[in-house]
Amino acid sequence: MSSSEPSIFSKIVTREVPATIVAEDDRVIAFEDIAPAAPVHVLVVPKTEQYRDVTELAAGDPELLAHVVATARRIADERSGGQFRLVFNTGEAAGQTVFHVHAHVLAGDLHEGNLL
Ligand code: DGP
Repeated sequence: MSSSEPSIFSKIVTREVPATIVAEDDRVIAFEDIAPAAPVHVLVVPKTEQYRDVTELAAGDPELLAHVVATARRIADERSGGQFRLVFNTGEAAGQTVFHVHAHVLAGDLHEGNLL
């Protein structure tokens, strides 16, 4: 992100904003979405906010993108038998509201109504 104000997700990383954190390491944090669209709805977020969306992350640090996907897989293994939908909203018109790249991990009783 280019703005000087840290993103809402950076404030979760620093514990300025509370969240239900389900996984964390030196590169990523994962927490429950504030407005769940499925029985399991976790956001996996790189701690760096230098990438606005998944296309920037893929170009700039593909290894970190792979780590986001592996983290999503681990969460789904623990919570939904390893089956999940992974969504990266990319761009305002596509529904992206937070411009600090994040993956939505959705699982458990998915149906059309749970499409983001
Ligand atoms: P997107 O529309 O793809 O940019 O998704 C942003 C998601 O972030 C949305 O599903 C709601 C979630 N979200 C926004 N603010 C907060 C917050 O303060 N805490 C948590 N846990 N989730 C948030």
